[in-house]
Amino acid sequence: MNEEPGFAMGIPPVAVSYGAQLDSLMTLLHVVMVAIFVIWGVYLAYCLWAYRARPGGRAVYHTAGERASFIPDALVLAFEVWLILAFGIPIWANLKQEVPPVGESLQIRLVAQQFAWNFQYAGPDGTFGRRDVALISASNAIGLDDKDPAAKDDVLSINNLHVPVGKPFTLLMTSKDVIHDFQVTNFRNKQDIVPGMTTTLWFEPNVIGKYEIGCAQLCGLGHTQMVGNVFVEEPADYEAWMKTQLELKLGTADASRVLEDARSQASAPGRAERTES
Ligand SMILES: [Cu+2]
Repeated sequence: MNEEPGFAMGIPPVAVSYGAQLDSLMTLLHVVMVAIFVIWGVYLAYCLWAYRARPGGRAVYHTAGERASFIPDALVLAFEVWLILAFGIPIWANLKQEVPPVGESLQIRLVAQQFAWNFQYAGPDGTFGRRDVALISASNAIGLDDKDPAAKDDVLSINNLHVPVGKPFTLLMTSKDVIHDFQVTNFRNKQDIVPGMTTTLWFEPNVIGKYEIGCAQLCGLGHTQMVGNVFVEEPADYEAWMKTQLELKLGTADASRVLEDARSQASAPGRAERTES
């Protein structure tokens, strides 16, 4: 595990597959905006000097009619259309539409609340245990139904999200109370979490490390304490973490039996696809 990532030019280093693409768009936007700002500023200064008040000079009023003034406007418009078509739409599609299919992406449920992040892993069976609002209590933050067989091997983690490096994962997010927003600056993407519906967010983390999760919607008095960590780990370290969590939940014997079952299922032909129940 790396140290806390350093900061480069005020922006935490990128640790996600689509990050470089987003960063280059941001750089392009800033460079062009600075250029436009400087050009207009110099032009304004020139006009102030060239048309300054002089003794005996009289103001001349004449309405615009020259096409010349449309040229810079047209250039800016063309540039903006190009930005949208060449960068905006493709990047948006990549982030929001081209979500990796369920079988290729680790599915993790996230139930946000004032003021914590509850992560639910489906466990070795690949199926999420049933959740029921009526079961929510101080000791069962997400209302997991222990009677559901699929819930037996589910792993819950509060504020700490562990994921393997180089593999996409998808967050299936909902909220127990108000609107929250999952944000990891190193992952360059964020998404609102709304009670009563499921929103999704996917990442393919590509740098091992520990990254801060923040809530990006002012959600109450404890908003600033609603922080967590993403641990992007070697696949073996992630598996080891998952095994430890299972052992803590089920005991060593049951945990290894559950893992063994999953392994033999995985090698059996006609294995059912990982499903999100
Ligand atoms: Cu929040």
